[in-house]
Amino acid sequence: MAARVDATGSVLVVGLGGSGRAAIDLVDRLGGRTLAADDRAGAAASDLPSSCTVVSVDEAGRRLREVDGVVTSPGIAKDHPLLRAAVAADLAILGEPAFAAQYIAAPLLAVTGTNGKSTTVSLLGQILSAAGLHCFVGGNLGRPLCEAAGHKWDAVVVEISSFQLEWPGELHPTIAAILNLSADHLDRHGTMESYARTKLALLARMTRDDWVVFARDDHWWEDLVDDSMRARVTTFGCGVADPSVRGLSAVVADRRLRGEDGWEVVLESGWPSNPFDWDNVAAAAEMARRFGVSAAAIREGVAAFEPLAHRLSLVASHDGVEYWNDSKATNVGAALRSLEAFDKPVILLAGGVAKGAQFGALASAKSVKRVIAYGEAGPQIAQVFDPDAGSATARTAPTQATVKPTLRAAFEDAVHASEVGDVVLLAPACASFDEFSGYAERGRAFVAMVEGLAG
Ligand code: UMA
Repeated sequence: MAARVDATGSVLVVGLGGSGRAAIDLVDRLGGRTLAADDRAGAAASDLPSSCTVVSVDEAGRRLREVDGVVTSPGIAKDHPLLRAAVAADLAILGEPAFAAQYIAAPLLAVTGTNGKSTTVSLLGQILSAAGLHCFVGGNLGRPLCEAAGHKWDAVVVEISSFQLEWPGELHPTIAAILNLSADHLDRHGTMESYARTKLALLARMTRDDWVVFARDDHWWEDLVDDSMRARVTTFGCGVADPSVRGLSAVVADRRLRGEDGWEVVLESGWPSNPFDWDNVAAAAEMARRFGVSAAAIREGVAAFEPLAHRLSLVASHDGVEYWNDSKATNVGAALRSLEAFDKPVILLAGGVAKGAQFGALASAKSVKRVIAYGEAGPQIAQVFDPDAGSATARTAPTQATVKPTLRAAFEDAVHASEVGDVVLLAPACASFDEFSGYAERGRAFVAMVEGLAG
């Protein structure tokens, strides 16, 4: 069956969050009608167009014969009973971005990977704007892709999560980047291989005219990508690249981006300063370069870029202690990258919802002097640093680990335990949903706590 869902027909939309609502609006704009269902009783049904009827999940299951296809939200797992029933009824199912992409004529520039997606996508949008292009920037970082559909753009830049790739349909980027891969969302995907294969679904429809951009030093994809992938491959990375390898390299000390073909641009001083942001710059610049954007526009776009909130930033110094917020470090890989940015002693605040993660790798971070673990995953994280638990660390002295119920309690403990010259770092390695609505609310709470110290 062709994986298409016709927005002028009758569509079942599963999930009434941002994605579902954007899909409902798109169907309405294109003249179709929707049946919408959500597990949350009383999921806000206001402000919906009259072409949408909200029903319970059970009722939706009974009315599947009325619909031509299904659009699902990223938060809905593949084995959700309603999706299983739709599969059994032989209905086409698309994730919200794949549904939207059916109605987007402009080239799609898509970014996926575990960490750095939002920064790369926002930066690419800034670069394309500097090149005078009218582009939409959205996807997982906030604006659902359905908002781009049916409008005229020079390019559509989209962040795509693994959840959004479970039902990829005919999604076909002109240029796609897979930034990096480390353990995340394993409670949903089960294994790393399944997580990785879900990400690679982004590449399935690409042709020989398209470009896929991989991280040069991340070799996970080499074993998984087979001959069925037709897109041309290029790479990005930091350091001086082997000129025989196609791609872009960031020579960080010179603030220089260099292509294997002699292409070069020197960036203005300022952002970025973290090694991982240099990766994001190199990835965005390589995507822009393959899209035909000039070196001057890339330089201008990077210079104009405002770093996104809640990514490794200094909030304040108080009594000789620096307080850093990296609330967006929602998995172990991101927390490790954050820790690697410090050579001062770090008091790490980590915790929240584990999402199936193993935290052992955190113990390899040399800068950590003390861990204050909190929330649902608190005991699991603390155990990693407890020598009696047999963690695989090669430390000369054990790292102190304490467990607190909440971020606030962990913060107070950190303030109490800190000494002049320390860094207190929020890099939770977890999702925040046991205590907050998301990483942004968690980050704002932390910033407020730090600002409260001055009072
Ligand atoms: N729901 C059910 N049954 C379920 C699960 C959810 O009915 O089993 C309902 C909820 O009751 C709720 C609705 O679905 O009413 C929420 O849908 P959703 O969770 O798909 O959330 P949206 O509001 O549509 O937001 C989604 C992304 N959310 C997730 O992937 C969980 C947003 O990414 C994204 O910004 C938005 O689409 C626009 O594209 C957030 C995210 O946390 C930021 N993403 C993950 C991440 O970055 O790690 C992948």
